[in-house]
Amino acid sequence: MTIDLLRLHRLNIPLVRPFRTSFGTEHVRDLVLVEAVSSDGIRGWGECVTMSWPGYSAEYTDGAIDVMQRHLVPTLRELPSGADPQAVREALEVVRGHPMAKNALSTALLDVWLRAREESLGSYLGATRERIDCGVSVGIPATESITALLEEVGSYVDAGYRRIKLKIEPGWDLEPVAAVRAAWPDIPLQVDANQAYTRSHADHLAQLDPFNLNLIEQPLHEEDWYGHVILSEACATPICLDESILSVDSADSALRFGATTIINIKPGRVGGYLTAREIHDLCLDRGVPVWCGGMLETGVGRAANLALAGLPGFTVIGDTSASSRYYAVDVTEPFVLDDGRLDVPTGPGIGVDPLPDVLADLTVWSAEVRLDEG
Ligand code: NPQ
Ligand code: MG
Repeated sequence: MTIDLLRLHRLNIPLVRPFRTSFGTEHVRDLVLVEAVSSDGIRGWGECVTMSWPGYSAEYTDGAIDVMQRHLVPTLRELPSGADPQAVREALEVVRGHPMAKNALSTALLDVWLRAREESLGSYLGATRERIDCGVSVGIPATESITALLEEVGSYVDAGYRRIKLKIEPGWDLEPVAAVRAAWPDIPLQVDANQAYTRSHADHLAQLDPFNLNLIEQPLHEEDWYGHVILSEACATPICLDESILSVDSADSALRFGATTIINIKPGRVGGYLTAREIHDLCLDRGVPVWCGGMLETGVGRAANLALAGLPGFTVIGDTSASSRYYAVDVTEPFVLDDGRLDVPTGPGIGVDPLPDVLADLTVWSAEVRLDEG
């Protein structure tokens, strides 16, 4: 079996509500789905989780499309036919950075490879759980109103979510956290700053300690390793890195230096599911809890993330939310919460396919690239 063809589908999907974080407000999800087609007609899918502009990380959708077409696809053309997932991963390593673009391509190829073997991604990765407890990430309300926040959190609690994560930034932290904690004294609660603070905020962030939070996610700039050590010493609440973790080595370093005690694993941010699994394995070995982050994935990325979240080290509830958290209409059959949980897909590969009509409706651009010729 060879993979003959890749199709890039760029989709624009309106969000059910604007998502405001410390880096900006998103109204529309602008992403790319990669479709890989094999010589025997098997089709696999990967999702590129870039945003349209480089606000969360340096990657962005136009740049990801460019690096895929100009550099990553030519690299894949050098691979022998039927190359295994590890060979694909190594081939892509000749290009520096661009983990989200690499993840999209390598997952599409992995999906074809697994479908040809009739094995599910969950089984391949070593998932030990069939159902995943789900958390939800709550943006900063446009109105900056505590009432609006409590209303939104209340709707998620009513929907069954088992953990709440609040986005915070300077000026929107102690008060909203206190209000949510007062309204739901027992719900697992955590915060995510997306790098909005500085080292000088250490004493301020320590004032979150009384609210019994699971963790404070990425308070400082992604390269401020030592700053996160300082914060870990200043705060009783565990510090958890997201944007700073880009590889197995950065995960290992951050743990050894004491910059983090919990890790948010996002396959897009680390370049694929094989690296995500390796970071999981390293953490499991050391008794470090991990959880699966989210990038407003469609059903394609969501399905694969659920498989990953089924691994034994994912002991902290993640951001694997239902489709309806972000989208009125998902690209796949919607993932619907059942008692605050989602099922790990059991079909071959990622276990889901885009619905052709929905895909066509949401597509704003597409391109075909052949893999079997230069
Ligand atoms: C995080 N995700 O953990 C990210 C950040 C994030 C679920 O909180 C468009 C595309 C908007 C990706 C907003 C969650 C986004 C995005 C925030 C990712 O840091
Ligand atoms: Mg985060």
